[in-house]
Amino acid sequence: MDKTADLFNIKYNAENLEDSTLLQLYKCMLKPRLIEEKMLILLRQGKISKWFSGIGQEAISVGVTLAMQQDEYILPMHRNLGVFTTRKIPLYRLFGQWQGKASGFTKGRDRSFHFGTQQYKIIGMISHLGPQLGVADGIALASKLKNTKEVTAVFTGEGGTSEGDFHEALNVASVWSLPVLFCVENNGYGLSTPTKEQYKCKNIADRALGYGMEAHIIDGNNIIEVYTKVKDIAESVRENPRPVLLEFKTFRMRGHEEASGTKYVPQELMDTWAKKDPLINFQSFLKNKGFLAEAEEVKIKKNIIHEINEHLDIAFKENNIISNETNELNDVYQKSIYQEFRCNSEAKETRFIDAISDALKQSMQKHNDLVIMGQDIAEYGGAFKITNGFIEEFGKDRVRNTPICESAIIEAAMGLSIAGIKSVVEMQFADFVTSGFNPLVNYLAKSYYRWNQNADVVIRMPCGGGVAAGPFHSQTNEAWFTKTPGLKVVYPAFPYDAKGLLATAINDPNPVLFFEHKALYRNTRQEVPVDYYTLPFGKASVLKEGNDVTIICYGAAVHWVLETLDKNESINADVIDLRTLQPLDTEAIYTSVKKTGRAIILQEDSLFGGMASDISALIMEHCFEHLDAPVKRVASMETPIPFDSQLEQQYLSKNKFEAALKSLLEY
Ligand SMILES: Cc1ncc(C[n+]2csc(CCOP(=O)(O)OP(=O)(O)O)c2C)c(N)n1
Repeated sequence: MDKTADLFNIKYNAENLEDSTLLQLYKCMLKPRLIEEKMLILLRQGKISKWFSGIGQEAISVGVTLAMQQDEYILPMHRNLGVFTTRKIPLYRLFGQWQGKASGFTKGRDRSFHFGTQQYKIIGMISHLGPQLGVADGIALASKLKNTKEVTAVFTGEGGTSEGDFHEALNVASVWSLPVLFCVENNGYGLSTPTKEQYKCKNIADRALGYGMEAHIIDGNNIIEVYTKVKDIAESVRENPRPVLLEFKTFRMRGHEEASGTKYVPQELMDTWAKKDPLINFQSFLKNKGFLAEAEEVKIKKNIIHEINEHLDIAFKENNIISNETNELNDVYQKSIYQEFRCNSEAKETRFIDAISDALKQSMQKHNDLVIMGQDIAEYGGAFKITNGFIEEFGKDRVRNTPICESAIIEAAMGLSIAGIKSVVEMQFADFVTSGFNPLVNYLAKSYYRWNQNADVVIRMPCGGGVAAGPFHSQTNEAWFTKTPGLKVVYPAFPYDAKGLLATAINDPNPVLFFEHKALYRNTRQEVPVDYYTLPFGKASVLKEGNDVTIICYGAAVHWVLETLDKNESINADVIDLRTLQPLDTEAIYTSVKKTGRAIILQEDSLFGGMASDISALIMEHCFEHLDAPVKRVASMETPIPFDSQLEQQYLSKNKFEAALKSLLEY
């Protein structure tokens, strides 16, 4: 029988497909359509809130999902209901998710399709659209490292391709030959912005050339074309790992969100594309060719509608979520039981920088799939030579030079974590973390709270001033992260602490920012055990004890405090080196302040919104009655960090500390 047809410019060719596959494709497309039709009614009745419609784009979600294997990851977007339904997520769970119920996937903490599920191998988006493209890189990297021969498919709209994440993700995937299908649904509009205001090239697929990547343009309204082409491409990528850019031409038939309307879309465009409806045309094709009898069609529809109603009923009947503050707070971080490793090995004098290098190397030996990534870290050994010699011992798969793509690499680290692999990312300088800020504070930090997916990632942050390196190589930017729930922040001042805390950071399943002050790298030495050991988070160290005043500090400032006290032997101070800022050892602070009645906090960062301010507030709130003087904060100037060393010395808080301390003692 002739299994081809041309309906409204949709050329169907089903010659290589089983009849049962054709029916499966149809049923899988019909289900999301019927769900949305039902939701439109419920929306009008005021029973549900708005969502992002995928009507007219079902062939892409369904075709891609069916072309993939069940255990391969898919990273869908806001219009990909068909991915979720085709992966057979029970509908009451989807409805529960949309209604913020417990049967959903986020315990009411996130909305619509913003969730992932390891059970169904679906990793949902965050609102920012782009970051998941790099996350797909990480998942694909894991599959390459484990040699599972699996493909990862990730979706974006054409609007999302204007984000930097898109370029970085494609570039990294191409340089590393990662098995990723980048699926761009080009549906004509990004919110109200037409494609001609979004990009200038003819086809988005043309961009692949610039990344040295293969690309295909696919009729996104033709389910057979989507399914067969993606199936073939996926098969070939499994055998020969590489990224492929797929541009699906389609159209957004409804407003950006229900029911925001489509006034800005010319009517003739709507009419043209209405004729190309992927579902109606495929149904006509199946009927014309005798694959779908009228009675069968009615039955299929009836069954799906029954299923939808039944599951909606379950979701509506489910009680609203009840939680409490403890519950919510307990889910910000994955529980990590601190494992203490002591070592009785000999100690030897070790520089700060070597302590970090040793911790990293010994952690690579202990966790034999731990991957480290960063610019110039392989043969070159990193900007500070911390990973010198690592590739000889661990190989280039595990010690990965990266392109200058901070966003994509932090996202890839997230992807590795999703696939069960730990990673450490080296920022060449802490300042450059801004180029990966979005995935860090929005994706890695929030994912455990949102859907219980941890980000087993350590970001190493060579930071700090005093080295005459100017405004972009000197910042100590811990305060950007200590205020973000979900991140842990470590900031050691001594080699012994640096080594033990880095080992703990790597063992911890949560995202940890590990600050390493560059000025300490080669200037601070200490006797440090040679073998592997860990130190706990959230435990400050009391370096000196005295009754006059509590001095609270961390990082290089600890050394500034000790120098000041060396010059002023008559001052009897408790010196608290915080070591970790999140978690913060408030107990150590309060105990000391209650004893001394005076507190001064020294930070290297400029004053406003820094650690010192919060610690000061905490002391006021918890120790007010014990205070004999106002709490003092000492911080650097409220300017960017100047380059010239005289200007820099003037900028740094180091020079203000002694006078501030004395004035506090005289109060
Ligand atoms: C970083 C960021 N900027 C802006 C938005 C607001 N926004 C959400 S969806 C969207 C349009 C996306 O267009 P496209 O990627 O083409 O996907 P489509 O909605 O057309 O499927 C915009 C502007 C956002 N979510 N994130």
